[in-house]
Amino acid sequence: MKKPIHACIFDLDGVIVDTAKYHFLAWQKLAQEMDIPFTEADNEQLKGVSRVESLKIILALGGKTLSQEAFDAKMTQKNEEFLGYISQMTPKDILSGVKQFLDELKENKVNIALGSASKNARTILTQIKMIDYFEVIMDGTNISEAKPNPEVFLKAAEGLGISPEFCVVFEDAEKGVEAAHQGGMRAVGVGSPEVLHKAEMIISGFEEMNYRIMTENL
Ligand code: B16
Ligand code: MG
Repeated sequence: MKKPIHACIFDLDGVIVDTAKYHFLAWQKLAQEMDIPFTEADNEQLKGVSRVESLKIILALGGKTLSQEAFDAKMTQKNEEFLGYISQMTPKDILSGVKQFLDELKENKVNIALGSASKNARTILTQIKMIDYFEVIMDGTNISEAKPNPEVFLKAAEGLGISPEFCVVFEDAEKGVEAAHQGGMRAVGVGSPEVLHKAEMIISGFEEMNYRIMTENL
């Protein structure tokens, strides 16, 4: 029998906004300075992954290592570059159909939380004027384990007071879908079926989604 849906937990980058392009530009600049080739295809590996893990992946691509001090300096440099991009963001950057869907969830008394790996999640939500949509915000500042560990989603569900079996996660990263499943939640993949085939449902964007479609398909 179908389980009811009492909460929806949204990833941020790639689901609510497309900040992946800014992460890519900032990491690419750093990689270039270190003579490490870094393509958009390489960038796929960084989606949903923490800042520390992202830099480790880039260094591994170039077969390089850094002292702890130099590593920390690169992380700071990347984040400053990224903050420069996100300071230009406005509500126009919200991905198509997202707000309408969230409004519909509220009308249907479905609780809404954020579950993101980003330490900049609150800054981004403030820039796009969506911070008040989320009853609970779990992000890179609240968690110690990166996706596919389910910590961020479990803490979000706990914050809402809702059992994982009644939660649905919206994710653009394969590791995020795995994290939802490890936490005992259903997952909707937002993006390409090649990457997100493990999700219970896949959409290319929120124009394809509404409350009825979600409840019929999950
Ligand atoms: P920050 P999400 C993730 O956001 C991004 O997908 C990932 O590319 C990034 O490295 C990570 O946030 C950390 O971001 O440097 O801002 O702390 O998809 O989990 O919303
Ligand atoms: Mg994401």
